[in-house]
Amino acid sequence: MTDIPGFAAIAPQLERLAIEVPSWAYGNSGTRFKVFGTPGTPRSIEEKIADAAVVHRLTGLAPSVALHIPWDLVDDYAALGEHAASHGVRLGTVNSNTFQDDDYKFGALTHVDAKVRRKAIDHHLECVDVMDATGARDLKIWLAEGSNYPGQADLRGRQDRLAESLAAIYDRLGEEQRLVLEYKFFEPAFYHTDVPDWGTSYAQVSALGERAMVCLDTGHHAPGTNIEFIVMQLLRLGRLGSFDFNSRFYADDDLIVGAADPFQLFRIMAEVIRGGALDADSEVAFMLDQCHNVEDKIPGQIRSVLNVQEMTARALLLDRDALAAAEEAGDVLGGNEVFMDAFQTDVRPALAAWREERGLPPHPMRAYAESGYQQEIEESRVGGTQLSWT
Ligand code: LRH
Ligand code: MN
Ligand code: MN
Repeated sequence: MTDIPGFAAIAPQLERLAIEVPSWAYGNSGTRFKVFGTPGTPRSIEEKIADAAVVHRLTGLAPSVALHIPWDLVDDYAALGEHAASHGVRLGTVNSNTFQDDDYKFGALTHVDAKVRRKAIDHHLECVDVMDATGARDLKIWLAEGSNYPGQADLRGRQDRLAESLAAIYDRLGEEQRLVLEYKFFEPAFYHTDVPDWGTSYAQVSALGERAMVCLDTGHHAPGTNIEFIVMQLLRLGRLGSFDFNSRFYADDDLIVGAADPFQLFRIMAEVIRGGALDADSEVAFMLDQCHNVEDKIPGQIRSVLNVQEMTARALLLDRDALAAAEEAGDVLGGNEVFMDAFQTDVRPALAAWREERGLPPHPMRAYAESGYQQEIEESRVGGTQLSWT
């Protein structure tokens, strides 16, 4: 089955691929219009972690779970970490949340009122406390800040206050901890957003210090944006901290990564590999940031990590020597053919064999369907409140 030329050679790099799953993907989620409940949805963060552990058990690809504070608020994070370990996973990135509090109507870290900024900074310091308790490396900050109308806010003043607030948060980080700043071009604000693009995130994190990085969420760009170019540039500059993977047809759709445009995912992974982000010493984190509104959540997550693995395998198969030769010779279509040959390679049988060699089920989607886990949670998780993603 592994008769794809060069497949054996890519195994060590494939082995290194780890994709963090978000706790919120296991809760009920929806659009602005309706949140459809699904039987078996977790009623606690502990149940979310148990579900995430199933994804890892069946794929070997998802060893950690990202938390969102306060959605995943508990009294004892060390105990939560032990709960995760007992399920064979660990707690990962801590995501802050300054977008669900009335005080933040006109901003949080950028607010004109120092008291509101202080409250938002303190929230982030509490997130760092959580990281201390769980051993997490990354604090991920996405800000829902901006304005809706020209003249509503002083763009420059907000940028200056953002720099000050981020510095106060950065100062609190431990030696091994990082701050990762996520950008998004619009929504919930529609005229301007305070961290709309990689350039702004890069400018802000560069001013902080070496342990401040950019997070690239694949759904946070204008349609038509060449995302792999941004990946290349951030890797080149040494500031790509992490990915939030998902896919989109229109805006920030948060659909299964690789579902809308597998070729884009391939192109991104090709730049990831070219830039060394899959090398043994890479610190780039790969995460999902998705919602499963109409599909079952656990198989939705399994499908997602498998999609990333498939496109990674195809990108690893890219014949870099042939590509370089074509590029140097100005052989436009030759280079494109080498690129497309890798993209068009069906790696699924080889990956199934690769999994079997490692004691994993060859077909994780099938294994989940046959495991009875979905029926079990649908029957046992009655009573209590099923969690929504917020
Ligand atoms: C914002 C975002 C960010 C949040 C998550 C729930 O759109 O991508 O990463 O933390 O969604
Ligand atoms: Mn995100
Ligand atoms: Mn998003």
